[in-house]
Amino acid sequence: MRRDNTGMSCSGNKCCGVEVEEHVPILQPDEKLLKRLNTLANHFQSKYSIQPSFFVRVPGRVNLIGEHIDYCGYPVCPMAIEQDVLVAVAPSKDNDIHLTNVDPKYIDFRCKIENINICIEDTNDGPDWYKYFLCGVKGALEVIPEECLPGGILAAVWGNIPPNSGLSSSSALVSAAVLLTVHVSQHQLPKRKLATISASAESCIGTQGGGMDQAIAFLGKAGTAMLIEFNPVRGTDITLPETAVFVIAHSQACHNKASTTDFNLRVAECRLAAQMIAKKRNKPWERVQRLIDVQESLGVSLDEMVSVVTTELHEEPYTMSEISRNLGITKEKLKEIPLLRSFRDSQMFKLKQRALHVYNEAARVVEFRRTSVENTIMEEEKVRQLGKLMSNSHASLYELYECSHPSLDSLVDKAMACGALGARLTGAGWGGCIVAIVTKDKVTEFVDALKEEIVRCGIKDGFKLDDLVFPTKPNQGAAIYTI
Ligand code: ADP
Ligand code: NG1
Ligand code: MG
Repeated sequence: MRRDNTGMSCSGNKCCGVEVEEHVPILQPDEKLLKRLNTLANHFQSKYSIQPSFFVRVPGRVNLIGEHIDYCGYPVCPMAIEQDVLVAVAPSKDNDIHLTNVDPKYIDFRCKIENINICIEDTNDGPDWYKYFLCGVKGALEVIPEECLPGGILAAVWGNIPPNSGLSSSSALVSAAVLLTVHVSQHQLPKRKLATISASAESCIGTQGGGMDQAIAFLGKAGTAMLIEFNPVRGTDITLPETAVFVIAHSQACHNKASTTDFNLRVAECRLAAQMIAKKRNKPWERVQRLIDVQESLGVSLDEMVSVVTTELHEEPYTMSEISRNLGITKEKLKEIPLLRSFRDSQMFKLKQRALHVYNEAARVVEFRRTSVENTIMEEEKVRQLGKLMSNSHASLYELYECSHPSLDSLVDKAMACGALGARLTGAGWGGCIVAIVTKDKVTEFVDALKEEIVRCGIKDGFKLDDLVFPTKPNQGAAIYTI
């Protein structure tokens, strides 16, 4: 630790009491990673006949609590996981982006760097994989100074984050593309800037997320979960109880978030709920975009917002006509909001249910953090309280937010029956993974029991038992490697 002349300590991201922007580290791989990088380098060499100049590694994440509230402006509590997206990179002189993937199900792709076309068509499976990569390259090119712009890029991708499963494989890929484009241009940007660029870049894929995934991808640290806050994006360490272990389990139901309008409908419902409340409370509703904006304009607590929602919004789903009438604008004007363009006139909006989830979930994040760092609570009681918050979160996502899936609900039940102290879906939902909290001394017993249950109910083609249940711990965020 350094000290300045006032005696102030200079450590972490503070120097002489002043915030210093952190940059993505350039690291040497450990033995395990080196093996994977060598495999990736061989694939790269076989495709492009040269060796990569560098590698980027961007992890997935598990969100412990705070689901579907990042785009409403509220803090969330994720941690980076071990699974990641690796990309081997070299500059290319031909002004083309060349893309290949170690996994043959993702086909090779090539296009001109000045002609990136991310046209998203309606498909059941979601956008082509390389479009996530192109979003990232495009987002980075927009901020790199003219004189640094790269010629072309040779890239080979290899990821082991289960895709379409709520562990943020999409953002790892987009964020990796942003980072490697900046680095291949010999440019440097701080982590928080990279996170912001990546979040805005990923919105080109169609989903209007809130930035949690890209933020933890860059800000994640080994050994600590993070409270991620927004506007501007920032992260604060949350030390988890020593005795708590988080176990991820896969429901064997996958869902690509960009393949349906489910995700954006929730974003739209939250925005419309915020505007309707603002209007009813005589606040300038046009300036309100997120549920946090209306809370701030009313100057009340999260608990009070729950009462406000209960008074101001009704249970029955709203029609576009009712919303436009209440806001005092025409339906045509309402439909000019980009987020609403993809919805038919007959679309119904569950404003009360979604807003109630958001304010209660935001309060659970506050409680989760308070409990985690509380010194007066016994360890075991702490884990029990965190578990309760997680289970309440799942109940709300099931009932009010309607983003669960029968396979997720049944997996949550199984986890609880196997001894978890709490369990919930993680990520956007509609399939994917759950995260359960167990005490350290019970992890092996829990994992074995849950695997046994999963085997008893059947393993679908394409899944392997060992990948279906695994304990996890907070991991390092994005890094650049040379070998
Ligand atoms: P997630 O919850 O994992 O973020 P999304 O629905 O947001 O799921 O997007 C996942 C998409 O990201 C996949 O359908 C695929 O197109 C892309 N993707 C994820 N991992 C990889 C990978 N290793 N290689 C190529 N594309 C990937
Ligand atoms: P996943 O499940 O990783 O695609 C999405 C959003 C997050 C957040 C969560 C729900 C993107 C890129 N990610 O995550 O911002 O809203 O859902 O909490 O849109
Ligand atoms: Mg995603």
